[in-house]
Amino acid sequence: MPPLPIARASRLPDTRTDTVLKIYGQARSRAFRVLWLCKESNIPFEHDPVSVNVPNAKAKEDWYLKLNPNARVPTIDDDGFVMWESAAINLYLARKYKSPLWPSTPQGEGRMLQWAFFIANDIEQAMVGLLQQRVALPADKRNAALEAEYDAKVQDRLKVLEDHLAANRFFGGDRWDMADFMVASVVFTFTGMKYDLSKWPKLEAWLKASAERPAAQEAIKLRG
Ligand SMILES: N[C@@H](CCC(=O)N[C@@H](CS)C(=O)NCC(=O)O)C(=O)O
Repeated sequence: MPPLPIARASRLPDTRTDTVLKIYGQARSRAFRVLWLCKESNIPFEHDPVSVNVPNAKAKEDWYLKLNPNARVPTIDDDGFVMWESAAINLYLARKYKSPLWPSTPQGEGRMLQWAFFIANDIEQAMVGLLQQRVALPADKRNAALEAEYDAKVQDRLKVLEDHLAANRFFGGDRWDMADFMVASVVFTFTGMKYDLSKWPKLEAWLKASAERPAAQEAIKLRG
């Protein structure tokens, strides 16, 4: 397959349809990652902030279970094409709508996938476990041993990110691209939980700069 062309989304209305993309999921959830990608890529969307983890969560209603049998968010409906899993959704949308973040070479795409899989397989689970133990669970449900275990795992993996950024400005190529987005959209959770990143100064600075991007700021506003 030839390398995918890279172009600004605003110049490429050819893949658009009259039906606006629908994003389901409250903005203070993994749906944030999809909202951020759409802002980075100029993709118009309608947002239905389907709730989770509350009594009578909308994600448990029959109409939503038909879209996503996991009763989780996010889910998208792109002109009748329904899919779930935030990382898969973002890779799909970025490619389909020719996001300016999409890498311009097969190697760039490979690097993007490397970081996307690393983040999903090696960081996300420990990060979310830590979030549960430190922030989300009521105090009497927390487990100090489990928290320490997740924290050790997180610290081990953050070193990989720090070492990479000590030798390279970005996770992608010579600019903040889709590889950077796939990392930032997940590790942004550390900012939300006020995790102290000062032991990883390159990562801390890179994440701060990522969250200061205008598109990120617009998406952050949607979190209310
Ligand atoms: N791997 C999935 C995880 C989705 C997920 O667990 N979403 C959370 C919100 S951030 C959720 O819907 N939780 C409700 C539940 O598990 O009941 C993804 O990345 O989309």
